Amino acid sequence: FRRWQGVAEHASFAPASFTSPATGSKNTAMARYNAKTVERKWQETWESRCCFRAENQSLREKYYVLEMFPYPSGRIHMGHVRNYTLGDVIARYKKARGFNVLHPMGWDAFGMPAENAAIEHAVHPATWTHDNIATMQSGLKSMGLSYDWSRELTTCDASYFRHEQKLFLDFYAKGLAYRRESWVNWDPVDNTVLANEQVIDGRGWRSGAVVEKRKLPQWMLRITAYSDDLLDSLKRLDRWPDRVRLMQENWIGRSQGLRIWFDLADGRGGDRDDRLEVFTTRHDTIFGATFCALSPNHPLAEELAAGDPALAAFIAECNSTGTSEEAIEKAEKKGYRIPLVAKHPFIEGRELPIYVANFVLMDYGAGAIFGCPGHDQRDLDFARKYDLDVIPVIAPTPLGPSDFTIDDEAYTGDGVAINSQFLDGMVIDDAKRTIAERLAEQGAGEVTITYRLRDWGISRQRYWGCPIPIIYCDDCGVLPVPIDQLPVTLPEDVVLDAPGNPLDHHPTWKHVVCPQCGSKALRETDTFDTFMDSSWYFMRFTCPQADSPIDSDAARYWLPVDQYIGGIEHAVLHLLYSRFFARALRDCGYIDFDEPFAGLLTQGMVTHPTYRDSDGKWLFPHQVRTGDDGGLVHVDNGATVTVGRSEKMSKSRKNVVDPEAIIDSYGADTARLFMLSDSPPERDLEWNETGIEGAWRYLNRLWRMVAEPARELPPPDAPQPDAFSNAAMAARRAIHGAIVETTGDLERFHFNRAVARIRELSNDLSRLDGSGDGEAWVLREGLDVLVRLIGPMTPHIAEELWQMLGHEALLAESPWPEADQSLLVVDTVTLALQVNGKLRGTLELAKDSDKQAIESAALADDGVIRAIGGKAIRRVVVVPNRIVNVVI
Ligand code: ANZ
Ligand code: ZN
Repeated sequence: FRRWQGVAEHASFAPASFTSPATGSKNTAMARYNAKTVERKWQETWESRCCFRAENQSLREKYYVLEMFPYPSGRIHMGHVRNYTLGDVIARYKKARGFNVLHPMGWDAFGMPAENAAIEHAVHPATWTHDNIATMQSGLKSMGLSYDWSRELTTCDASYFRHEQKLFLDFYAKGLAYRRESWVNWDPVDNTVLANEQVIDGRGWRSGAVVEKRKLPQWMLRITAYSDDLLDSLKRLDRWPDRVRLMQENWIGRSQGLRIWFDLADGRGGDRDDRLEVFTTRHDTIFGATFCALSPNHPLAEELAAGDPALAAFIAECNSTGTSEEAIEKAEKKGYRIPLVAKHPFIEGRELPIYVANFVLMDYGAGAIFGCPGHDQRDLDFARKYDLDVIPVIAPTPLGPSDFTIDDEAYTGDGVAINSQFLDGMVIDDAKRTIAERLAEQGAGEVTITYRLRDWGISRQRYWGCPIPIIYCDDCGVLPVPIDQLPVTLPEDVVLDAPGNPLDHHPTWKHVVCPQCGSKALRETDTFDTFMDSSWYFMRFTCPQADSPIDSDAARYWLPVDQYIGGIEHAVLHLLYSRFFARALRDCGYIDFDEPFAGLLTQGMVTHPTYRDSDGKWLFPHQVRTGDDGGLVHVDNGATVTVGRSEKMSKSRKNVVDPEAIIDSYGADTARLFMLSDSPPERDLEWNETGIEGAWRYLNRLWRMVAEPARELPPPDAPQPDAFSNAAMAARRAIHGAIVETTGDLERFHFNRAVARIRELSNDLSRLDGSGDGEAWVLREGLDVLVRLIGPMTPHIAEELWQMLGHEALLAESPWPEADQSLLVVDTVTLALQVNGKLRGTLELAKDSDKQAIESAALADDGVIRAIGGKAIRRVVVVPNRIVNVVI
């Protein structure tokens, strides 16, 4: 086997320049590694043999691995390649481990980009979407991913969304879906509602018009019914990244606080009978309260505005900024003083001015606050602007009251109460408890829990989404579309480039007959938020053909998803909505679990440096080359190119590499191997040409390692020889050690380490020269193992080499190798053996052996026995891993 020994990895075999040794004689017959033909061959074989079909009825243990399904925007990009490679390694590995694996793929196919493309290129959203799906599907197929394509689903197909409409009606019947007036971003030029993401710097993203707030009836899902459960259950998700759990926790935002009712007065000595309710989480600061503030949409503000045009104008101005928290946070703090005051609950005679203020939200807490400028930055900014008192009431512990003042920065840290009468000296928690008790006694306060989480508004005034199956009749009211009339489908003829809601404008679509009284009625013309589609697709994969939305038996067998993989950008909404759906569907009787994803892996981004020409225009990587002086220049004119940071690949910065071009020149296995080898999955991965070439060279080397000796090896089932040379034994230990370590790395998703381990094994095997006892047999064993270990990562070349090694079964259907425990190298240590402190021998033992084992081994040592000479042993002192001292 000397021939291929030491074929150096650094020897450069660029894809085109590699030439194989002449074929002809039996012993040297070796075809060149041709990724294209090899990959096509095995993709066709796996497909024709339905290798990756998941069985709904099986006695094997199930394993459901899922990558977040893509939006069909055009072509696959490197982010997809990374995501799906990770999932595929897990799927193939688990299949080899004997699991019945479900690994499906589908398309998140509704959404705005299809409508925009339709307007721009005069193509129907459905055509655009289906064309993209076809392109992307062939892109995915060229990667050799082990999907069960028979379960493919597309959310814009009526065969999918009819079930979603049914689920919505179930939610409606359960009170989990409801309709209510709520504030929305309104684009006054396009006459349409905008999502928060469509409001850019307070303006409509398309029209550029200043966005207003409007109240419109919207369909909502009652996610807040599960706030506590969604929060508390995060603790159970021990295979989710802490970061994601924390983001969800913050999003749900449970806070313990106090409702306080302030008595009101007219500021001129007269009282008002109603009280003002505020919500606070810092009641310890009550003595620092110097004003109160109401939301512009607070009923009291609206009441006063009726008789105060200036206030009405102020409220209208507040309503003209967007509704997102961010928009409100960014806006300058403004207020309007109303002619009422709030009486401080503990300070006789202190009256707090009341403002209507733009930073108070109506749908949080009570829609009103007390302001404490000393300890809240917004309140401080507001107080400085309107010249209100600033009273510090919490001081960092070491400072006395007189030393502590507030300038431009509110003090939000820990400390003790000052300037606060009976609270003085208390730590914050004690002060809070005391205030809560006192106010409760006075009937002026109540401890409550509030959440940041809001109910989920699902109405969108868009065409390319799932129609909301509701009918409005003047006489009968709001009616669900009867089940036998589902699906409600979209009309094909539609005008998308007119302002407003396309379904509403359609001449006939919305006109229907009332299912109850038979008179003229109207359809709901809004469609679902596309997050609805992705909140349950993973359940539908378990029973894509079922007549009902979810087949309970299939769901019980397959769900929850064992391992979900996707980008961190979905850490909050998609995952939270899916967790909500699971609970809602459980309560509707479809399923009997509540956490849909047992394990979550959030993969890092694929990054690439950015390039600009001298005019500051972005350049694609292929427009750039290394110039004569080593710097980067433009390929066309040699002009200097500026290199920027490595950032997430994005079309707008042109720092993209097209996966299909890479697969075309190197093959999918090379792309997959590189995606896995460079960094752990959670980290960002910088795309670089050197890395991809390294992966290519390694696969070529692997090819030669197997192809050259293949015909001379003992057959796959040759019996184990009686004797092994030292080199053969060393190789066997390396082989079985590699099985154990690679398996452990795959279990923990340490794919980069697994790759490194496998490459090490190839080096170990290339040291075998084949001449000694049993070496040919061991080489066969080693190559078999090597090919099996790399199989999940580079499945095509592995399948080809497996066949070349003479195996009948497909590698894709062969079990994972098992390590022979007796061959595993154990770490040993040498212990000094003493009798009465004098060295009498040494002892080789497994590291960290327990004291009992060490003691008995020591007492059995010849040298020790001799030194004891039959005398009575008084004590045996054992220092693990180091010394044994026998005292006689
Ligand atoms: C007095 C106070 C003093 C506050 C202080 C903070 C610091 P979390 O903890 O996130 O729940 N708040 C209450 N309702 C509001 C609304 N509708 N719009 C805007 N702000 C509102 O936030 C609770 C705190 O946010 C409350 O505690 C209240 O201000 C404010 F030194 O009350 B605090
Ligand atoms: Zn009717």
